[in-house]
Amino acid sequence: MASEKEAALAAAPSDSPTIFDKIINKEIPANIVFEDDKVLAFRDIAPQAPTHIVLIPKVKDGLTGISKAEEQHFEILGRLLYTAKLIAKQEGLEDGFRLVINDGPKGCQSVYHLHVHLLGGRQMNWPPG
Ligand code: DGP
Repeated sequence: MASEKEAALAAAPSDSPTIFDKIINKEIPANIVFEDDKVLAFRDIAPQAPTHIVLIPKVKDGLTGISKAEEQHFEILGRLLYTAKLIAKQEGLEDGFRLVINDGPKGCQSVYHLHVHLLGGRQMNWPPG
């Protein structure tokens, strides 16, 4: 299986539907930990920490990545971060956690539907590799 970096470098930035649309539409299974009318959160298929959850907006609205954010996205961006905090509590990450948004090839983004990674359950390092 390709490394996360190889997958990211192979993924061309695009506005086409992604695997996350299939998860939203329940066409493929995912381990969903949170869902409301705006946000879906599920466990990452390739976890980088004991807790690794991906939060996505249910409606992409042009947000292939954070670099495409406009003022119209303020509400969903805030909602994603606030939901990440709720899920961190739900997951028992009282000692801390990390939120990551990868953007573009150099940011190691492999899926072009904005998403926030919630990582926890182990000691994180800084600076990241
Ligand atoms: P990024 O590299 O930031 O674009 O992260 C995309 C993440 O999505 C990556 O950590 C793996 C995860 N992922 C990709 N396909 C699937 C899938 O089909 N199911 C789940 N649960 N996660 C997926």
